[in-house]
Amino acid sequence: MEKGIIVKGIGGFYYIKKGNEVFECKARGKFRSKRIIPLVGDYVLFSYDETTKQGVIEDILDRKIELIRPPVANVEQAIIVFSLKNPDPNIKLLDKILVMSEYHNLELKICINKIDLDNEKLLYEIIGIYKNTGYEVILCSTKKDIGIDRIKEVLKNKISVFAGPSGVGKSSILNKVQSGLKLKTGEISSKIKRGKHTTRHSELLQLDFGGWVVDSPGFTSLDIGYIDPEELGFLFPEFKQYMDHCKFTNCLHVNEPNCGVKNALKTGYISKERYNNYVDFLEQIKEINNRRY
Ligand SMILES: Nc1nc2c(ncn2[C@@H]2O[C@H](COP(=O)(O)OP(=O)(O)OP(=O)(O)O)[C@@H](O)[C@H]2O)c(=O)[nH]1
Ligand SMILES: [Mg+2]
Ligand SMILES: [Zn+2]
Repeated sequence: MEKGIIVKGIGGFYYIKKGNEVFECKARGKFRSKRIIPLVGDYVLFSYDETTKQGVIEDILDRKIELIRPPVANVEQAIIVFSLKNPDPNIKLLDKILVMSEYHNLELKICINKIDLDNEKLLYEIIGIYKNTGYEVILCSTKKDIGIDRIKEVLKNKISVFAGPSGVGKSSILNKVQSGLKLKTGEISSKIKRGKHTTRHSELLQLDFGGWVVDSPGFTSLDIGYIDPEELGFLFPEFKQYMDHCKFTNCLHVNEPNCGVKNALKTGYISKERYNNYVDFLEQIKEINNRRY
């Protein structure tokens, strides 16, 4: 048996890279009966018949991480991409993706693309919101070649995923990061200024300068109902030091008195936008939990 990594999956076929070769394989029926879906990023054992050119995934090796959206396994880092304009950034979705990634202990970078499109006031607002989070905000423009070198540095020798809405320029950035990729990129709809879901399947790409990166289809909704309400605050890194000052150890930082997080909100160390999103996510999580039990 051979060992390889799944780089793409389309219509029941999986493309497995071993060295410089890619093998087309199907998955054994046992995975379906166990409800295991092979994911891009999975390390697998497979057999391949050279005469019939047919391959079969025999086993999936232990997954370190499994993301539902985008559906990938074993990534170490997420680069969360939004654009300054066309489409406008959705800070709530950005925070939700950050929370999901924190839950999975991923290293995180925020990338604001299309900074050639003038929206300076908003840009400073976004930088302000994330100032105390510890997250690096990488400013990019594929049109003006800004930020690409920094993206290359953060991708080097890691397994990363590009995540974000459709049309923000994920595939465009990756085409700049490595020449020869020729990823398809799409126009923005002229009326509603949204992407047209050009990338249809997640694909794991090997980088010449070291490392792997997954280009994934854009998305606009994300379920975080699996997170425990009491855990949510810990997924906002700038909340953590203030949570020690909460009177109650199980404080949810909404209605409780003597709350360290709410005090830090008053002094402006925690941003209003981040806090409001926290409260909103907490409501969503509680609602989902209520429905479940
Ligand atoms: N003005 C400007 N336009 C950009 C920039 N980067 C990408 N675009 C344009 O944005 C559009 C969408 O780019 P894509 O790379 O297809 O976006 P995507 O995030 O991969 O979208 P999906 O695959 O649909 O998720 C294209 O028309 C690009 O030319 C940029 O820095 N500035
Ligand atoms: Mg794309
Ligand atoms: Zn509190």
